Amino acid sequence: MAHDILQISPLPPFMLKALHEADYIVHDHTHIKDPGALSKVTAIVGTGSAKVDQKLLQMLPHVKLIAICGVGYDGVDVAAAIDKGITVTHTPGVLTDDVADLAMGLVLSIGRRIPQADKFVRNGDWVDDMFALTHQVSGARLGLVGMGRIGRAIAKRAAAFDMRIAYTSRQAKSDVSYTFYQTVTNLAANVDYLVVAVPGGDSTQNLIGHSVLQALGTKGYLINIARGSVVDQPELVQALKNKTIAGAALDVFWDEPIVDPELRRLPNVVLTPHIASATMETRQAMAALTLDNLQAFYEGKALPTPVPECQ
Ligand code: 8YV
Repeated sequence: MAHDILQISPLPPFMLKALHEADYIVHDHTHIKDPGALSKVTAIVGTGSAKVDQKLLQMLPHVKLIAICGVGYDGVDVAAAIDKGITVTHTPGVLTDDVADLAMGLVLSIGRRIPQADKFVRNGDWVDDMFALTHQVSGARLGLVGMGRIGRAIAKRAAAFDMRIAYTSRQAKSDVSYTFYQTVTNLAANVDYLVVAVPGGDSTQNLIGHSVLQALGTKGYLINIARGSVVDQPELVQALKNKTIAGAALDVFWDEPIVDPELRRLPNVVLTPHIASATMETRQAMAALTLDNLQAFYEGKALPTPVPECQ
């Protein structure tokens, strides 16, 4: 039997193709053609940044599954979903390596100023100038805000660069030997590269604010591959403008895909368009896991990857 699902964010063509091949009737929320669609829809599919609030759920009386193609699901009102007997799934694990790879790429990019060096050569500046010396990454101090799956994968990579690794999280982890700091501010005060790797949502909103940036100091770099909401962006722009921190490398922002023009004009930043999981291999694996969750749901089987609140 064909099932009606609501697509609430743009999905890659290969994923849409797979959904059609699996016989789903996909209604795109931006132009619903069938007037009766909302009452037929039994599952919602969207990416990590998709917003699923109470208002949307009220319009979809028969939805029983929200399948997020992404590890983060901070846009989903999980409490409201659970209240209505709706399960939420996501795609943990399959994107960990890619996100950690990009985090290291950003550490190297901002520390060694690789994008700026590229521009220097392209502009012909090399002909009569020397590129300013940068800072060493090997052996430097790396601080991880969050020691979950992604934090651990970043630490593993940083260890291969002989970086001295420290972290903060709700509790110290008994199975890692990195230095633990109770607060983000203390961690920031003791590292050269502060990498944000915590989930988004209310509990981490603006976690990196004025005092953390002050503590990071004039020689410190901020790297964010988590969610824009974790960093107080206006405070970050001020810190970068006043050079109270050395620089920032950001894959995530407030109000994506609109990026504050002030931030875009700064010379001491490296900016990427939320691409941490954006490789062909990983996006295919994320799509496949999302389809597995949908299939298990419609077959009444155990869901492969429900979010922790729904387990
Ligand atoms: C993408 C992400 O935003 O997994 C996440 O939480 O942020 C990213 O992988 C997205 O969900 C791609 O579909």
